[in-house]
Amino acid sequence: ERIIFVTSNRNKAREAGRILGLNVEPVPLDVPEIQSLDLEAVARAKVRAACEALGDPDLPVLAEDSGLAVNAWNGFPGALTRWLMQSVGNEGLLRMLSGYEDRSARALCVVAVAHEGSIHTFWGEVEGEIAPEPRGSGGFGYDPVFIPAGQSRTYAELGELKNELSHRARALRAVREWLGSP
Ligand code: ITT
Ligand code: NA
Repeated sequence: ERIIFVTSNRNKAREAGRILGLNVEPVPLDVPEIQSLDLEAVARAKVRAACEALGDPDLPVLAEDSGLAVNAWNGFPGALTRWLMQSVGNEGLLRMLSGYEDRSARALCVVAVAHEGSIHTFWGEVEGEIAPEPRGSGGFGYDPVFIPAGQSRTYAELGELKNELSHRARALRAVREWLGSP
C-alpha cells in the first residue's frame, strides 16, 4: 500500500514514514498556505492544491497542517506556528511566555486526505506544557520546548518515543485505520 505525503518539511515526512510503516512517498511540494487560524481549513486547502499540482493521482494524497496552541494565549500561535518559529523561534516563544503562570499548551495536527474524489480530515492532539528552557537535540521546530503530559522529557529528548505518542502519530494512526477499512 502506498500513499503520497505532500510537505515542504522533510521532518514531517520522515516521521510519517516511521509512524505509518507504510510506503510513504514524500513529495516536497511547497503549496501556498492560505491565511487562516483554522488548521483544518489550511490542511484541506493544502491537499486540494497538492492534488491540482499532481493531477489527481490514483493513490491517496496526504497533507497536514500543525501547530502549537498556548492556552494562556487563547490558542495562539496555532496555525501561525510556522511564522512564529521562523521569526523569533523557541527563544522568542520562551521570552514571550515568561511572566505567565499557565504554561500549558497543546500540540495539534490535522491531516487532510484526498482519496477517490473527496477530502477527509483527521485530528491529533497532545496536551502538555512549555518547558522553562529548551532541552534535547531530537526532532524539529518546537520539540525542545514541548513536554507532553505524563512525561518529564521534551519531545526533543524523547527520540523515537515521540513517534509513539505525538499529535502526528495520533492523527496518522486514525488515517491508517480509515484507509484500512474499505
Ligand atoms: P508544510 O506546510 O509544507 O507541510 P510546514 O513546516 O510549513 O510544512 P506547517 O505549516 O504545518 O508546516 O507549520 C507548522 C510548524 O510547526 C512547522 O513549521 C514547525 O516549525 C512546527 N511543527 C510542526 N510539527 C511539529 C512537531 O512535530 N514538532 C515540533 N514542531 C513542529
Ligand atoms: Na500552518
